[in-house]
Amino acid sequence: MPFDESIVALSTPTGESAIAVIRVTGGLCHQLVTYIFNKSSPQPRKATLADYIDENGLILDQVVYLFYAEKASYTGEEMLEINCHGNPLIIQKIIEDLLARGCRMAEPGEFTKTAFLNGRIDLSQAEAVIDLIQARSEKALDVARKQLDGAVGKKVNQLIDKLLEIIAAIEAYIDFPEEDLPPEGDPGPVSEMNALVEEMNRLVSTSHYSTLLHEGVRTAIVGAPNAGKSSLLNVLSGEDRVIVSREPGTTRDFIEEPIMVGSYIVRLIDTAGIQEPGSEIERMGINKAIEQLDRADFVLVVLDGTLPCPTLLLEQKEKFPEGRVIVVENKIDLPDQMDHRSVLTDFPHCQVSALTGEGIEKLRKSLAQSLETGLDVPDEGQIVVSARHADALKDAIKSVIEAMNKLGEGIAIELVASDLRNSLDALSRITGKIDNERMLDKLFGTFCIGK
Ligand SMILES: Nc1nc2c(ncn2[C@@H]2O[C@H](COP(=O)(O)OP(=O)(O)OP(=O)(O)O)[C@@H](O)[C@H]2O)c(=O)[nH]1
Ligand SMILES: [Mg+2]
Repeated sequence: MPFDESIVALSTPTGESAIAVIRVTGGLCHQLVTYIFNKSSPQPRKATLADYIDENGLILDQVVYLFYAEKASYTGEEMLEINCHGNPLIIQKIIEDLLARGCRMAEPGEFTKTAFLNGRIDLSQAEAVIDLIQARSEKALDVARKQLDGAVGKKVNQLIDKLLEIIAAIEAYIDFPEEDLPPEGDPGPVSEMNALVEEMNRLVSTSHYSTLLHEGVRTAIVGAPNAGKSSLLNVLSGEDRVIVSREPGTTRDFIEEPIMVGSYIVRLIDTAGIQEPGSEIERMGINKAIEQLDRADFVLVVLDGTLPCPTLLLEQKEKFPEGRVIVVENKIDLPDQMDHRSVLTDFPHCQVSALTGEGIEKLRKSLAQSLETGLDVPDEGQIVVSARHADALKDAIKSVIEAMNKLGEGIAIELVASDLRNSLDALSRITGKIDNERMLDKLFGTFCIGK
């Protein structure tokens, strides 16, 4: 942002509210405080009650404002936060006045982008700001908080440091081949490269968990037609979300509904009944249900407690994700129950009535517990990376592996170094930058004095 350019935005939701917060950042802030609040040297970070006086000398509202000095604010530039009354008319008038005084409206995310461009936060932290705002479950909040704290950035910087050491070793071979050439049979820093690849792979594997947190746990409800799958979705979501009827084959397509279970978002997916198909349209529904099974993170298999389980459903067993299945024996309110204990014995069973609600709380608890144990929850303290970070890491891994292959095949060492540099570029995509000075320090720090 040019020095004297300042941006303004309403930071609280639009509409009526008790208080609204209007934020400005950029070189005009100090000047704005002087003109609007008649205060020429505002004390930074001090909440001050004052009248907002517009360009025409009119009082627009009584507000509380906070001034932040350059380099000591979220964006790294001067900032002004105005807490006014949450009347849309007041908000509009204040923003119009700020625009008239030379500010422009901020683009979405521009405050955070400014913070990133000014080096206040790295790219992974900027992403965490969005995640923190959008997190809909406790677990997602935890991960976003840690990322905002810079944990991902720190980890990536460690990886970058290790990679730089490897590059330094390789480049030493290029620059001083006679002295530093590895002894016959020495493959160079291959073991370091292997360790690095392993570490990066471990990080990549956590991205699956991040997707589960952000997008929710895809939970397919499968079972025989009429077993009560749609009724179960309705009772779990607490809404009449899908059509339930006595006629088998009511659900043809799949329907999704998100619910909270423990600290996870669970996306319940209702599907068509699975049994030997009688018609073409039924077959299409069943295929879609089986497709959902393939993509599911978790499966609820619904059985009608009064009827045997269809063979076609039992045949899907190998598609069930290990440790992430619950067999729901439904309709326990009816007489003539069948003994389903010998069916799908590898998985926990719950007895419920989707009609009366009996056993539903217990099912909810079992589900919460299975999510905790079955979802490969990373250890306490372990960093979780996003899908974007995982993509960058995968590229970095690919380049290191290519470098190792070239080393193994005795291909020119310059090309090995070039692969490693590609890997470095891929890693720097995560934090959004690579500090050249740090790289030079690292590279030359490994040289002997005088060389
Ligand atoms: N008595 C009793 N009836 C139930 C229970 N759960 C569902 N039903 C009834 O069973 C019938 C089928 O329920 P649905 O929820 O539509 O079953 P579904 O598995 O979605 O059926 P399809 O979509 O046709 O595959 C309806 O008449 C429901 O009211 C239950 O726990 N007890
Ligand atoms: Mg249904």
